[in-house]
Amino acid sequence: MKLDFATTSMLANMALSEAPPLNTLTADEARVVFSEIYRSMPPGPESVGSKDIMIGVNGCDIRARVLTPAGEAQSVMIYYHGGGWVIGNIDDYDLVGRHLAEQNQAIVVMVDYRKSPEHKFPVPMQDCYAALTWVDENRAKIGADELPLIVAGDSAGGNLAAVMAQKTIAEGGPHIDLQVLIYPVTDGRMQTPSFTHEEKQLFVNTETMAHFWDQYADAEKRLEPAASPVLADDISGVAPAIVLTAQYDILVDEGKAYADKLDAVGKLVAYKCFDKQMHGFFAMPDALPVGFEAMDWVRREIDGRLNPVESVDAVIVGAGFSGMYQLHKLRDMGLSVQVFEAGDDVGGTWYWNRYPGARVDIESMDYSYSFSKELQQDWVWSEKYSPQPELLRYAQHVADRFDLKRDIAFNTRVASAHFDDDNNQWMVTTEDGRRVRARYLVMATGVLSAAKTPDIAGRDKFKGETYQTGLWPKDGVDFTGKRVAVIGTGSSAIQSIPLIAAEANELVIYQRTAAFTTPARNRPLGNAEIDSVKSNYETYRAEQRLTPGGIMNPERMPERVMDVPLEERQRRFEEAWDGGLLTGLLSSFSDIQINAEANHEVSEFIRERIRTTVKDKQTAEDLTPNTYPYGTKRPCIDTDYYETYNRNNVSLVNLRRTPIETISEQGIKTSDGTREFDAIVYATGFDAMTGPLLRIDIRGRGGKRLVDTWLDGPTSYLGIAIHGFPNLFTITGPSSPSVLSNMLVSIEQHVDWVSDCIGWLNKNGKTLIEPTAEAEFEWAEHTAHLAGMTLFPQADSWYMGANVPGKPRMFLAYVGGVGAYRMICDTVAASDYSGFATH
Ligand code: N01
Repeated sequence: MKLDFATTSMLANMALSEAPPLNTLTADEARVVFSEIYRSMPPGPESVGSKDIMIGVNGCDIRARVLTPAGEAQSVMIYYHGGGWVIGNIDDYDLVGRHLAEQNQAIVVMVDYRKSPEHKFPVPMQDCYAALTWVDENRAKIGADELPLIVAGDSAGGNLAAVMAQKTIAEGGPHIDLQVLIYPVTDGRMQTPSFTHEEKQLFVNTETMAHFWDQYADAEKRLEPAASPVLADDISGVAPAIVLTAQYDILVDEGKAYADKLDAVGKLVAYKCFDKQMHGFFAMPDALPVGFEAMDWVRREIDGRLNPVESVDAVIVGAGFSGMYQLHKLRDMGLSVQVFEAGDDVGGTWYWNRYPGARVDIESMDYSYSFSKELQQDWVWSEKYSPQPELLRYAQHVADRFDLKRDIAFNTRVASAHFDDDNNQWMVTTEDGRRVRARYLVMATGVLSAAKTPDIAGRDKFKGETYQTGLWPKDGVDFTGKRVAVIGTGSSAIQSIPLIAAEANELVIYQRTAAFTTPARNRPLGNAEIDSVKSNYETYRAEQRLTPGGIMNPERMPERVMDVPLEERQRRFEEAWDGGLLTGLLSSFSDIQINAEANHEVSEFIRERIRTTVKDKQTAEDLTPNTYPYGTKRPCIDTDYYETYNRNNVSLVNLRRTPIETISEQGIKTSDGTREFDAIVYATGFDAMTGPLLRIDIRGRGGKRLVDTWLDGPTSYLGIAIHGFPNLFTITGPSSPSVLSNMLVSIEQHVDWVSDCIGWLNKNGKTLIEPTAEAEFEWAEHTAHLAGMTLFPQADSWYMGANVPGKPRMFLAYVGGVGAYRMICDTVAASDYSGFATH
């Protein structure tokens, strides 16, 4: 016999205490011993409210306790405690009731039915029925109007609960929604095989059980269904049931027999036999921690029954470019798919980031889907860098073209995703209570979608308007004639500042770290250049996928900076400056991101441009970045950013010299005084890469939380999958090229890989895939090693998690380039998913 450790220790303690067997004691003595066991355990949760009431039964009053959970109750549960109909009471069981109330958000009514032998069958059973009727008739009094009604109990209480479910049908009594039977006594004959197993004679043995039956019911009455519910002829009308048994319990077979009987009439919701457990474990959760596990199982099953669960093959979280393509792919493979999207439309990044000037900084002909030849031929981009409204229209067009919206639930934010070890499925719950089971869970939540609220004192006091670039109002904002502050100078600020400056009466920019930005040189796209790409789009895309950044322009030059003469350096830098490409300067030589001296040259080039563009010397100095190498924070490209500081209505506050102290009702107070504003714009960035995943309560195998798993930083294999989280895929997740690349190329590569992987699992009759801890470790070493060869770790960037206080500092993306990365992923797939365990 292999009992779990806690149970063995408890039995050893009981043996040492030399307490006599319960059946050798008088009822009163046994009650004292039982109460002492419970009194030695910690009380249940204090947040649960408690009120004792009296219920009249045939001229006699019985006590009941109403336990009310904090927050809104979801059900009312009448609970009949165990103790062989002889011992136990609602004071002993108070802690059990409290845990049940808290865990299930249930109003729990504990019933102190009269005990045997003083009150023999049918009195205890009649008390229980009177309590059931009273609760149903007095729902308003206990705040249980309209709530589903559950009857529950353990051991002899399980017997009573099962009998209640039958009796109420026979007598046309209260409607019961669910019965929860914990190792119930169901058969007065005591002849099931488990009664003959020596190893099951623990805690409650054959002698004890015979003793309890003798106390409870005379021999001729025991076999009535109202005492032995398994002997009822017809139970087809009873409420659906959840039945739990314990492996080392003489009652295990009669519990199972009743579950089978319920199953035969289609009433069994769930049955579980808890391995290595003995009778009584459920009601002693503090002494036997598996009791909590059992309560949690019961909670999930109740939840599943009361809030119906939908079932699909795959759930996708997010309907941005990743989620949309993933939906299209999986649906094409014949899978049923449910997408959840927090916004009211598709588009992801391009749905939320509607701030003035928002536009892509990768060339549009590159930053678009390649999976459909017809789509890429039909769609016409109007500008070199498409503005946000056009990108959103594109997303909407794709959604319509591929009929995606029918499987997307909009305005629906996912609250949690828990892996159910019993069924090997994910249970996804939305904030509005929808629950969906799925074999596969694809997190297409984006990498820059958890907008960061800056922790600035007094932030909520400001009486004017406040905006966040990453959560911009749909109807836009009119800054005309207003005094506006922008906090932050990253890409979003750099794009929006020139447009806000053109509208506002006065604009003050609060800068903590100066950014490097170069001109975007945006322009309308000519037909000829569009046609030239489109006439060769397939080859263009194929080549694009093998480049380091997933973009065709510019080509990375092989020379090192210091190996070429000064004039050549200057010429290349100027050419790149004029070219208006995000990585123009970075690609002008091979060593800018790995060699500090080389980087210094290009950084100086940009600094000089700032000094010559910005007229006010102090402003130019303040705008000049000099605390990190160029490219180690994400580069920005702009339209008239530095020029904007030459406007009379624009000024810069350097927070390194004069930090923000507080935000007041009227404006912003720095160490050199207060400025008043009508509006404050927070362009303060995102909790990048990990934020979108960690804000969802994701729990993997054994209930392990992703937040705990990633306490020291994200771990994954290939940035796609996480050890301990089977069948969960992260599109462009941490430690994949992701933000260092053209996102559309990385998104398509991940979606294709994930879809192929699911196809392979299906084809090979497998249902589970999960990376091994070793593969994950090796991938972490590889990615960290590569990042360590670059200058990236030198900056306090969001790439490093440095922009979120307390976030572990590590480089969050794969620097080896999308081409090399794709080959690694393809090799893994071709070798039957090496590094993954599959079942
Ligand atoms: O955010 P950011 P973003 N007090 O983190 C400052 C992509 N994107 O939304 O650097 C004062 O870059 C912060 O200062 P510091 C792109 O990948 C793409 O602009 O932390 N200041 C910084 O100046 C980009 O990199 C596009 O010292 C505070 C700014 O706020 C990423 O999204 C367009 C502060 C945040 O800059 C993020 O860009 C837009 C505080 N408490 C975005 N907290 C294109 O495609 C933060 N800051 C063109």
